[in-house]
Amino acid sequence: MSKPHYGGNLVDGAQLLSLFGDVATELCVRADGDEGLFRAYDSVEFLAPVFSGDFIEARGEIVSWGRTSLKMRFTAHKVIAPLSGPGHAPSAAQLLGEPVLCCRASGTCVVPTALRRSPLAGERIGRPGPCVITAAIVGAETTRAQTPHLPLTAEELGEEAARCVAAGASVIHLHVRDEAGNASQDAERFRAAIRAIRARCAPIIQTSTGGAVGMSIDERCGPLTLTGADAPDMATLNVGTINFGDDIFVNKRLDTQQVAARIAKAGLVPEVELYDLGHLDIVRELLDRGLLTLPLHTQFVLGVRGALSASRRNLELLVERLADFPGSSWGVAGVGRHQLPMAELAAALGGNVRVGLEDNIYLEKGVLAQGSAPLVARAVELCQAAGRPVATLEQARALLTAKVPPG
Ligand code: KMH
Ligand code: ZN
Repeated sequence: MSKPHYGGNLVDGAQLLSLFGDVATELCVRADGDEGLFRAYDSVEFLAPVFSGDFIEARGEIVSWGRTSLKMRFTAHKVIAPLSGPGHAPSAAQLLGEPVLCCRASGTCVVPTALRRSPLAGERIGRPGPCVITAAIVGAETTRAQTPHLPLTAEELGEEAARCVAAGASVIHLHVRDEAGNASQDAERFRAAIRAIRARCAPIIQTSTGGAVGMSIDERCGPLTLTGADAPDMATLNVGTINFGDDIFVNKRLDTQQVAARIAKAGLVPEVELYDLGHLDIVRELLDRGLLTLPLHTQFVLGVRGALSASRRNLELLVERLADFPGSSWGVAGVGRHQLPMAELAAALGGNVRVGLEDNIYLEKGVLAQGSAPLVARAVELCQAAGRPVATLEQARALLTAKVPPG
């Protein structure tokens, strides 16, 4: 800040808005390849004084995508302040350990349809496409004691899948249980569940090869043995060992290579489950060995106790690193109370969303979700608020399971 305007070296607040104007312009260019026009602020709060000599860092993000408008949110933090007073040279300055929030605002920019240009060859501009919602309807760990709304039998899984599809899900992430309600990877139980689902609706069925902690790799690969009309469409591929609450979810490198090969042999599309940043390095090795091919479909599972936590910074870092894998899609499965906040973030940032009782049993604090379908309905609302269309079954199939030509 270089222009004091008031007594005491105080800077005019409009200078912060001028920074927001630049941030908004960059966001418009990134979104639409056009500088856009700032139409209105709907809130501006000045929260701390700014003086000449302060360094301000302005940040912004798109929070929803309209047809011609973009809603944005901004913050301005003071990150460096001059050190003045006796004993200090005029050039002395101090990095503030904790940046000071000086201003926050939100507003709307417009990119008129008539001015919108087409992408140049190879250029990627524009709004994120439809959001694929995955419903993880049962999992291996959630119990009936925790929630009476957990589906267990094939028929219950079929009914629940149909409710989730009606609510907007296009992928069912599937585990099965035995007659005692314990996790199972038995192919016949998967066959029964897949038939019960396909008798009612037509989602992409993604069977787990993660199973439950402690299962052998052969056991976990049970659903990969199904063929023909009973075969699933996708299967998960867990690429790294992590702490999993008080347990350890073991995915040795060589075992992961073997599971990737079995998924490919079964002709299924893998969804790569990433619980930590280093898992992307394991993915690189799988690509180099020809056990995976681009584009990848990835799921960032964030908030498992003992693995990467569910935060915006972590998600943004993962998304940035995923750019090393061109064309790849990503989604977020936030665990526990992080599920809906992560879904909201994924919708705004252009990712896909996973919700359901496998990862979270609450619709809001203290209120049990009456199955996974209400969580899917909530995810649909979050997409709508972010201006993201929800993928239809056909769109999801085209995005996730269509064969992409090499190159
Ligand atoms: N039940 C977890 C230990 C997957 O489905 O691929 C593993 C899991 C991952 O649920
Ligand atoms: Zn799972």
